[in-house]
Amino acid sequence: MSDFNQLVVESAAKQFTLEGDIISVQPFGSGHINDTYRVVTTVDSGISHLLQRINHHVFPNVDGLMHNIEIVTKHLSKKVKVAEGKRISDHVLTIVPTKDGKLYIKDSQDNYWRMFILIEDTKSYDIVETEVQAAEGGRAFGLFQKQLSDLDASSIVEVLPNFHNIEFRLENLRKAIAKDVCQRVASVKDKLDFIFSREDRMKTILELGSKGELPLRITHNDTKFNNVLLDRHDKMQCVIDLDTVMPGYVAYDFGDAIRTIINPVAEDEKDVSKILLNLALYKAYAEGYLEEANDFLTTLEKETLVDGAFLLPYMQGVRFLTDYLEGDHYYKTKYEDHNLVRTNTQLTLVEEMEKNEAFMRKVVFDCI
Ligand code: GN1
Ligand code: MG
Repeated sequence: MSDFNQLVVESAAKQFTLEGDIISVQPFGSGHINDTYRVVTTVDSGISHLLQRINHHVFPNVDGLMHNIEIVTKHLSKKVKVAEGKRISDHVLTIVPTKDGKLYIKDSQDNYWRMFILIEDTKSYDIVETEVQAAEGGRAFGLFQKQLSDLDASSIVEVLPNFHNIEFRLENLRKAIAKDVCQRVASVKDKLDFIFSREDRMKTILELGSKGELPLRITHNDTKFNNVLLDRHDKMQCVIDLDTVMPGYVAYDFGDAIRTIINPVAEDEKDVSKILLNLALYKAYAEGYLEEANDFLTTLEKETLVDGAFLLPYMQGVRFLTDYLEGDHYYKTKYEDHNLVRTNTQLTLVEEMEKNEAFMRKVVFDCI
């Protein structure tokens, strides 16, 4: 939020345990929900800090959210450097406490703030460029799930219930259609036809889960590729954005990552003719992911990974379109049709993947 009052942001930053005086606080990153700032201080110790204003309309249980992150990061910290002879990342997202030892603050205007260490010399990619990057992303998220596979799930609060429940998301879309508060429904009829004609096949994972055939695990639930930090040699450093770490099915994380990796253009590209799937990156990610995940996943979990790859762009399309119909109150938007443009890219991805389903399944099959 670049128009946010600078003084309010700086006074929030001052309440965390920072060394030295603050030199600058500048907007940072491309998240759609929280507002992120990079904080630079006079002490040049090779690290800087990220201050975030938590969107508490999206995350009403800020306390539960921050405790989840604390539990997860503590658990991950115990797991670093596990595999002998094999290079893995030794970075875990690190919370910077407030001066009175808390995980976050609430200011006088009801803004919630938290701070993390920013790992220097790392980069996140909105668009993946090389197979090396894709494979590293796959390893990072595979390792992340593996390292959390022995965390007691009951210690984690489900901060956003039904987050990846497609029936819930479709129900919300139906409610938005019925209300049609912005009179936009008539103009998106083709999108709605596309969505509702695929409804049944998108419920596969949910149905297998409800029958108890797929285990619920602790998953990341926002595995956009830009939530992995890579170093200058494109080696994975850290998985970030742990807000949505909750119980889920592994295929959801696989699918959300593929949604951003296979797409050669931005999530809000207006020209959908540019969406020509990058299947080499898909393959590299799947191989990297399964290198880490093959040994702890069940056969059925592996078989449903590709269902997740279809489901997540579909569900993201449903969510963007619902927000468009409801008047754009959830995702940050920069222009009037932004959410509709985003819907288009997601549904086009689904359509393009449908043409390549056999290949996508074969890649996973060959790895398992
Ligand atoms: C949101 O804020 P950000 O960019 O990390 C959203 C994700 C979506 C994503 C789409 C809590 O993530 O679920 O996949 O936008 N986060 C929440 O880009 O809704
Ligand atoms: Mg997020």
